[in-house]
Amino acid sequence: MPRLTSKDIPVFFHSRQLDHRPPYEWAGGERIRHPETPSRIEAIFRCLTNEDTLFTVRAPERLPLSWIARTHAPELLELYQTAARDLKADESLYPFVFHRRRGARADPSQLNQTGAFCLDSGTPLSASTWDAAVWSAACAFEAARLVGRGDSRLAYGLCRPPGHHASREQFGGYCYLNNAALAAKSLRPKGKVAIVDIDFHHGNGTQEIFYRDSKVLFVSLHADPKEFYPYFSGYAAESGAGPGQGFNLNLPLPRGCDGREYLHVIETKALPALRAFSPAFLVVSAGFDTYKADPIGAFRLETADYEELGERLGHLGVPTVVVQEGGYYVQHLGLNVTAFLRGLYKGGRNVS
Ligand code: Q9C
Ligand code: ZN
Repeated sequence: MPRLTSKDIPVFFHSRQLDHRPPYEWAGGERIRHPETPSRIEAIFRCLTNEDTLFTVRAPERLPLSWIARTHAPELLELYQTAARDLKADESLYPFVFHRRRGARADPSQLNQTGAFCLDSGTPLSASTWDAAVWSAACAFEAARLVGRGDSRLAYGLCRPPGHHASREQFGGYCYLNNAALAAKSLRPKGKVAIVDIDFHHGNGTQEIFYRDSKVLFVSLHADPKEFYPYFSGYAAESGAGPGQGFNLNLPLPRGCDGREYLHVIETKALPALRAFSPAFLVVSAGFDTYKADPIGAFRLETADYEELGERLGHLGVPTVVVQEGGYYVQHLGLNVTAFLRGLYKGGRNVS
């Protein structure tokens, strides 16, 4: 492993993440081509490796099951492994009977009961899903490990499938394992962790995992859930529970939100909350479906806004792990990711 210089932003990626290929999703009664494609991370990978002065890409080590089990229910992990064993190579499983678990039991060795573990009809299981999700989680975990050890002030997990919609017990929103939550969990013994979620959609899974936790602050900017996925969470009134009361901050934004408006909310709401919390580590759930051309988002951010956003977060001067979430305009995805990471790097340099 090459020694890190101050110029390196370590990036973690594994080619097995490409094997998960959801063919379509159900949206408005229609079968549409699935936006969460392997080409997304191929595009980011290409862009990062062309910028040879800033990034060093390497493969993570495989993440032990025991680490994943600190964040996810054993039944959910068993279901993924059942799918890996029982589905044919070209098969995708979309549940069509869902139920609210509320203590009800479901059998994770029966794929017919997948609906008990799943939130929506856009997130199929295939035989390759489990492996791809584990490698994706490993990318976040290794990035967190470097930052946690103090070996780097900034690291990026080129995660895919994404993670922030996956809760302890359920998958959905194209997400299977909550990569950001795994990263935060691994850092938490070393100090308080703030998670900032800038994906277009509310990170319901991450919120749920840390909802009662006062050592992990969750701050999320996202589209108003009245109108957009995940519909049932992301409202401003959700502020944490029990000991975690006051450590969850939802900042829903209106359709059409542009960079000015977005950065204003960052400046006036998100950053003050982050500074007041004074975390030892920052985890960014970095989605780029806020981009003006995104096919499923409805905001209007531009590439330069991501650099600005990165710089402002970088000014916090907190060691930072960036985890890739959404972003579906593949043509400019790599550009936007690079702009954001460059901003974080520049912003962080001007602090210490
Ligand atoms: N046809 C992430 O960005 N369905 N997930 C939207 C649009 C779910 C997005 C329907 C969107 C989930 C990680
Ligand atoms: Zn999203």
